[in-house]
Amino acid sequence: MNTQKLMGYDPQIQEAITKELQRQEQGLEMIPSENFVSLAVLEALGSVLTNKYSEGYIGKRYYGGCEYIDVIEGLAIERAKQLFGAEHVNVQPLSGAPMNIAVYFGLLEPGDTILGMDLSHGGHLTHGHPVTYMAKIFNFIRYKTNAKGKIDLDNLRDMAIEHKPKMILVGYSAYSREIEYEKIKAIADEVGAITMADVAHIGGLIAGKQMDNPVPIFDVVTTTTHKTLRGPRGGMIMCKEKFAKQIDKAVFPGLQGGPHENNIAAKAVAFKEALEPAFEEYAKQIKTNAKILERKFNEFGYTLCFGGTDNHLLLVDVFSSKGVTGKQAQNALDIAGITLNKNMIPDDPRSPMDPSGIRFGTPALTTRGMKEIEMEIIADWINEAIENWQDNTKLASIKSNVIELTKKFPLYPELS
Ligand code: DSN
Repeated sequence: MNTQKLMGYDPQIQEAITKELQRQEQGLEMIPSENFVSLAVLEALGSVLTNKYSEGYIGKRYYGGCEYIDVIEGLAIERAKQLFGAEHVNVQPLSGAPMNIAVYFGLLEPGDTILGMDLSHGGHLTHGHPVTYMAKIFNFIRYKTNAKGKIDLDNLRDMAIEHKPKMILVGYSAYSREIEYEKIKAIADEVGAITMADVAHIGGLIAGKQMDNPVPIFDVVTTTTHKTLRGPRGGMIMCKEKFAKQIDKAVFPGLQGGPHENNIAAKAVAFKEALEPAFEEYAKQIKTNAKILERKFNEFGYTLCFGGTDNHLLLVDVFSSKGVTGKQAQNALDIAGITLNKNMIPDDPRSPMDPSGIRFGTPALTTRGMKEIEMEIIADWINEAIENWQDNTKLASIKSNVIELTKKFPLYPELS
């Protein structure tokens, strides 16, 4: 086996990693689904656990030599249970898409109806968007938000009565409001539907006790572990005990093979971090920071989708507000050193590749230690970049200010 370290053996890869580290350090990361993990999480990810096969579950593995793997997976599960108050947890899903697919296959039959949120209203691709294979297998019916930007519960109930779904699915990737789990559960109970919440975006805010927790209320709750939860790239499924066997069988052997135990160890480390009191402070600051951005963008005269934010993100209609498309805004901000993403707005008249909106959030900047004062400054820069999206000199000048600011909030000094 090669005995050289990465730098000596593969300078091309090492150089790209170094440049990516520099990009992360010198930029303002505002894609709301991204975050920065701790060195301890990175260490677990890069550990020898990547060498091991361990199909199956604790005490029931197909291969030998899984005694330490069992310890690790057990810790991840126990910590996740403690964080969310879950009855049963499966930490093996490789990421968000397979996690949701496993739930559909575990609890439903092909052809069954699922009531899920429209993508342009804040839903997610894996919630039945027509481009996905899941949409060929299950019958997804889409609900929307109302004119005030809230989930229209009366309409949701009418749709549930009309379509008799086997599952009602909530949890969103661009929706910025709290979700009324109790009321949605009551609607599901009326029509005999299973309730599923995909809290991938807000998992960390729930763990940090800053948003309502659907785990005690809903049948199944999924979350990725790399967003607000600030762990490694991966997924997990939490469910009531009565669904445990079906969920576990759907993940393995139904959908996946050997679990990625290095990721599972890193999940366990991240959950330990999220159980610390400091994580609650972190989650609180994420929301405080988002509220500053909300105020500033209102002052600048932008249309905020859903009327504002209760969580970590904002969806802003830049096209109707400033005549700049989402793609133009994203590109200009990239030049200015601020990373966010173009995004559809509810019933967007434009195309997904050049939509009307941008979506941005505060989890990663908050991890860096940025607070209210920095949010005020950054909001000014975003607005300036959008209003001057064709002015490369202006964008370059914002970028040098961005670099100066980031120097005050070092990210991984140990790795530089
Ligand atoms: N790609 C993630 C997001 O940005 O919301 C979800 O899959």
